[in-house]
Amino acid sequence: MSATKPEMLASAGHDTTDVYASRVLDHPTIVPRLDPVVYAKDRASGPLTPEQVRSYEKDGFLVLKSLFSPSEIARLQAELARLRESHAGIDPQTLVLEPGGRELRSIFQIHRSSELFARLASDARLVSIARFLLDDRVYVHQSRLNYKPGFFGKEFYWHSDFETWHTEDGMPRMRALSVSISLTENTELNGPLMLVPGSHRRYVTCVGRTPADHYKQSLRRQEYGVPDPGSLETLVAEGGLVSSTGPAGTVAIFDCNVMHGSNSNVTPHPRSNAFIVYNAVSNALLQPFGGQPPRPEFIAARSRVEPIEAHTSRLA
Ligand code: 6CS
Ligand code: FE
Repeated sequence: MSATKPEMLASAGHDTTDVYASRVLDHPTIVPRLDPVVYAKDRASGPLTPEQVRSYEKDGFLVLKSLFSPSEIARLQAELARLRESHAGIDPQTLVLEPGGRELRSIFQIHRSSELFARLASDARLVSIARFLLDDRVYVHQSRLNYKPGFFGKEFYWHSDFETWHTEDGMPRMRALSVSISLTENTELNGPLMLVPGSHRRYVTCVGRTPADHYKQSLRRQEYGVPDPGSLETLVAEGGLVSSTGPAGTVAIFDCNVMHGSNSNVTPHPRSNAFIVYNAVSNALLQPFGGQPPRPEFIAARSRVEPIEAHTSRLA
């Protein structure tokens, strides 16, 4: 697809061929998902049980408690702490501060700046699940550490990741998933991930034009590409709300379009997670559907999209 020029967008109103157009209309809509959730053709031959596959398909997420051993999680925790203290070898652009401006909120592209997180991203236990559910080879679209520090860690407002990845990054279809690995205990108190079960089967289009260089603001506090209260009420009335809690090492796998968010953390206990987003190679990025220039590579991989070669050894 060739780049859509802003002036073309203005004269055409909006791209009517885009089935997931968002931030275009002046009122929100809820439209059906047009893509599968589970792409696997032979569901019996994968790394998940039939019950796990059914539950992922129905809810849009799956929580796995013991994919990694305690010593592997301890190693990842040590790396999480090291990267907070020392930014040697890290591109300063990939460091995102909390809205207050002092504490570290996120580090992006950790699968490029840390050998251990690179190794984690290619771990066969994760990659086999992503390949199975997406029925394709996969690459890392985005990776990040979210520190959510005690006292000062701010919320991640409700959103569908796909809405942003489609509009701002040019991800064509819903054929990606996220893996979140908790690296501290996540409780009901310290701002755990919350999800709306079943919300992945609907697409909420958002209101408001994306400002230029939106990511500089949105990665700290997102205001565009977030659903309106009425649509959220509808989704929650239908599906309810759940949180993903558990000890460090709990793994949540969630569909790219499931509605999710998390509260601020005013407890003394940090809520830190590693996130890896896998996208199907066949779903590689086009030009952003919102018509603006693409976001940088460290947020959305566009040129470094080699399929991952899975590693089967242990991390520790
Ligand atoms: O911008 C992104 O890619 C991700 N971050 C935020 C704050 N919202 C959308 C998406 O999850
Ligand atoms: Fe998200």
